[in-house]
Amino acid sequence: MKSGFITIIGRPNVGKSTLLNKIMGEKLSIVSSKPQTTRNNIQTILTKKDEYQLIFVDTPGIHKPKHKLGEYMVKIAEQSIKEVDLIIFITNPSKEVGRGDQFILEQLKNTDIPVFLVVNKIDEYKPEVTAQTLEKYSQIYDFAEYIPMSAIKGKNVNTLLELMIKYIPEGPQYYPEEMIIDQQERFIIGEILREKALRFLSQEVPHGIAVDIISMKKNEKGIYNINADIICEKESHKGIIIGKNGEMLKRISTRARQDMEKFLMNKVNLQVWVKVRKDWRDNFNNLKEFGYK
Ligand SMILES: Nc1nc2c(ncn2[C@@H]2O[C@H](COP(=O)(O)OP(=O)(O)OP(=O)(O)O)[C@@H](O)[C@H]2O)c(=O)[nH]1
Ligand SMILES: [Mg+2]
Repeated sequence: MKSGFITIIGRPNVGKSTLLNKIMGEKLSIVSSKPQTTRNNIQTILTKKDEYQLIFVDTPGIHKPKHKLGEYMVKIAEQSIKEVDLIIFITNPSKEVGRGDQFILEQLKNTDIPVFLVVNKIDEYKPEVTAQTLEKYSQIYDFAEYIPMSAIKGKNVNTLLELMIKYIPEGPQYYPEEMIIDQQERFIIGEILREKALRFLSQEVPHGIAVDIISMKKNEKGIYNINADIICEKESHKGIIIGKNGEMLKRISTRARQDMEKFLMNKVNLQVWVKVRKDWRDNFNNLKEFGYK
């Protein structure tokens, strides 16, 4: 049997979580069109009995942090490259290697773990741009493999999977076969709500949002009663999240409830409150409280 840990790293918004979900054939990590969506390292497990077990780490996008939350995100993403068997570095087609990518590649130079280059979102660019990207990146780093990809369309995802299996070592089955994610139910419930908030709210508000699951109880009829807070940074943001006649909050909670019901395979009663915690992203205690520890 082969088994190994594989981290997926790159700048924000390049499609790391999308690729992970595609590999897993299931939506386990939240995706949005806004950068800095993923905030924690999320571990998912793909097992083929007696053949392989791949443990993937989806990481927050590496960026220049502007607050303590950002520092935390970048730190855990960088940590993820230290104890794995394989690193998948993702970027998007571009004519030059940007400074963000140069910074990440600089750090990878200190490791002897094989690194794959995945150029994702090729569906959005002319083939020449993708070719040029592969060329440019190969000049500054000695990648083990080069894979152009469209994670959304599933293009080259299987090729990547085959290559990953090739590179990981012989090893034990670390997790039970049926386990696909190592996160708590509560964390996933919170992420579902955060994703809906990210989806429906416009630009500046979503970045300052956290979700706190206050309570989650299943009653004798099998219905889950869930109480959650959406935390934001300003009174004006609170108004936007609630919306006119509470319509925005209703929209967010209805969609979140539907996804929670699918995930929990039971009916859900969801109560959401919006609270203001000024500058929580820079407050150490708040960060811990909201699960960024
Ligand atoms: N056109 C196109 N869009 C893609 C592709 N892969 C991902 N996207 C889109 O890119 C956006 C960001 O995707 P994510 O998977 O959230 O990106 P991420 O790298 O995990 O982002 P962070 O968690 O913020 O670091 C989403 O709107 C995706 O739908 C692709 O292959 N083609
Ligand atoms: Mg992500």
